[in-house]
Amino acid sequence: MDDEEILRRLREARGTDPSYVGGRIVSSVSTEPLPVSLEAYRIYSDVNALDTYLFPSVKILEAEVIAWLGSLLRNPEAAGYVTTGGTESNIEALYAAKKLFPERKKIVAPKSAHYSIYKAADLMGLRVEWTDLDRNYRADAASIRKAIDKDTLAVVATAGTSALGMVDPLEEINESCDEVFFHVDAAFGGFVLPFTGTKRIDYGLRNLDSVTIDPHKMGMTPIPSGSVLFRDSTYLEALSYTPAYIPVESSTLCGSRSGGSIAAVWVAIKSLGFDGYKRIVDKCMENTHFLCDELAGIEGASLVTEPDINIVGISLKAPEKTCTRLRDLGWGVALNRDIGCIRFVVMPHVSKEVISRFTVDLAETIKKK
Ligand code: 0PR
Repeated sequence: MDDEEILRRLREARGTDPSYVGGRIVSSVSTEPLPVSLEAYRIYSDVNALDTYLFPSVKILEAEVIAWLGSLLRNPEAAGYVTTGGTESNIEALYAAKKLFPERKKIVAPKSAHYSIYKAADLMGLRVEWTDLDRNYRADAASIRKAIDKDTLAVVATAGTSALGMVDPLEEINESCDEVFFHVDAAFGGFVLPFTGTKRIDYGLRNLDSVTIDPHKMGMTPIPSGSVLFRDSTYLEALSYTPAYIPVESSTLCGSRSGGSIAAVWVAIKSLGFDGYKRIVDKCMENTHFLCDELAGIEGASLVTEPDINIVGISLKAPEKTCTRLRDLGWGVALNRDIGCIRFVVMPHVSKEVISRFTVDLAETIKKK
């Protein structure tokens, strides 16, 4: 088979799945990457970011990315790196926590935390005490306070939960974390909240040790590209390892790392800057409010709770049936079995026109019973 034929087959395979461009994917936290960011990935795709001895330029790009993200979270001292995504960032953060408190065995996290927290704990022989949520599905700070004891090494809170986009009460939780490691998973909300200015997520929280913030969600970069940011460089130093056979110091969870991911994030940040991201986030929030207004007019559908950011939980009387029918109509929706709702993520590719078409189909689907 010649390359042209191989690529034709590949395009054909891709064509059988939906694309963001059509706008029908409404339950995913991913979106179409910026074209210039994708080009950056291609230019650096042969660069192994592990080997900064061989490829020193990628180290400079990564340092600039981390400095920009640090300034976004008001911490010029922040130290971290570009990861493969939220899962790696959460594991790395809790790995650092374990280094700080090697004798402690418990992580405290609200039930809404991403399941990568469980993975991290399980990998390291730790256990998670899952704490309650309030009636708006945010972490209950009192329940976290109660769960913290001498065996607790870390508390995890989320800024933009996976299911509903809720922002946990970070300031209140921060008050309970004087003696433990405090990690905030802002994989999704990290590229939203600094631009809305509605809820604080920054290193002014005195106990905050680390933050997960993923460019490959609202940061408009190709997958994979996440990041983890520590308060300062001491955390990474504690994880550092230098192999005998190459003169590079590595504190990262993965060995070989994609130079493409780093270049892609660097270019997205340079291309959009704070103002560019703010324009994108403002539009997503405007569309989120539009969706909520439209839903108010549909009998049989309602908001699970008032959204904190551009993720909306839509409660339905017959969630399973409605979800299946919407999927038959070509909508990329997914059912949340715990809550009996669908998650609608108002990503940049989800325009008002898409929302209008969706709400028309939703209303008709519900009417059919
Ligand atoms: N933390 C939070 C709060 C998340 O929402 C996610 C991912 C992670 C960590 C883990 O990030 P990585 O997937 O980058 O490791 N949440 C998405 C979700 O559960 C993952 C996803 C993405 C699912 C696109 C579906 C999809 O189409 O929704």
